[in-house]
Amino acid sequence: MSITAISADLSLEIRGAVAIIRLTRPAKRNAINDGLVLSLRNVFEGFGPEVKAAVIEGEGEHFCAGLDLSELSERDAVQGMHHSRMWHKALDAVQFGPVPVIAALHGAVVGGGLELASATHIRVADESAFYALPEGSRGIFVGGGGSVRVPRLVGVARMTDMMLTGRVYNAQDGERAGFAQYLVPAGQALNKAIELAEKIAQNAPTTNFALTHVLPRIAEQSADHGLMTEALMAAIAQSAPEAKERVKAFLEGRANKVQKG
Ligand code: 1HE
Repeated sequence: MSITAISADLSLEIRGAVAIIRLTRPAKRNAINDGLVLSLRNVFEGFGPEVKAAVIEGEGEHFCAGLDLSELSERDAVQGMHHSRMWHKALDAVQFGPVPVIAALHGAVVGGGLELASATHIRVADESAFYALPEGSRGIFVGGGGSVRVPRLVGVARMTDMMLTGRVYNAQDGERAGFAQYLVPAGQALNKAIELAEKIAQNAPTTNFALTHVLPRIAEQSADHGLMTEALMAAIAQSAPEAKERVKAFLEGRANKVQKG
């Protein structure tokens, strides 16, 4: 186990097959400045082959307070567009990187922090988590992919309400709305996220690729194209030697059965 400081505000810990990426700027509630955006992109593009799944979390009382508002002031429209595109590249590196990513959420998951969480594949929240898009009240708009990803989690109507009215979802309501897939007692989000990541790391790589890269594309396609993409992906997955071995193991009674939940 080793923890590497990627920058002053981001660290990387490798635990077996799981990479733990930690926002380490608690004094500023892990607000994301330009340097942190670039570090996030670099770390998600730079995993070695030993990493099979990743977890992202925030140090201190909050997951992430979103964009570092102190850097917002002097940009003109063109610089603003490039700034937003820089976030898009970084969060695309999270969503479409080499491995599934799980967000361990607690405290504030707001603004760009919610955009970051939305770019991950599974969100685990503890009871202290709360979700908001304060961009509305700050006179700005989302710029880190939130208009694309947040409605896919909770719907356009909820996002519109959050931004128009400043509505804040607590952990329970947030889980029901779809911000998180798991709700755990306070302080347990990281442990649960690592437990899930260790399980995911044991999947066939083709399956993990299909779920992180192909499924979201199918969701964008027409039914006709989606079914064709599904057929192609299914054929590739089942023809892999690892799939054949896993199916054989089940048929020979060597693999787990599905257990009632
Ligand atoms: C910050 C930021 C920040 C805290 N940028 N400095 N995001 C927001 O509008 C959320 C703004 N933050 C908050 O509402 C609160 O800070 C929290 C609810 C997250 C946490 O509250 P609390 O009481 O624990 O902390 P605090 O006392 O408000 O903040 C501690 C310090 O962090 C303080 O600085 P200090 O020098 O006075 O100690 C805060 O100023 C600083 N801080 N949040 C800069 N966001 C790609 S586009 C995305 C667009 C957005 O994300 S807009 C939404 C921005």
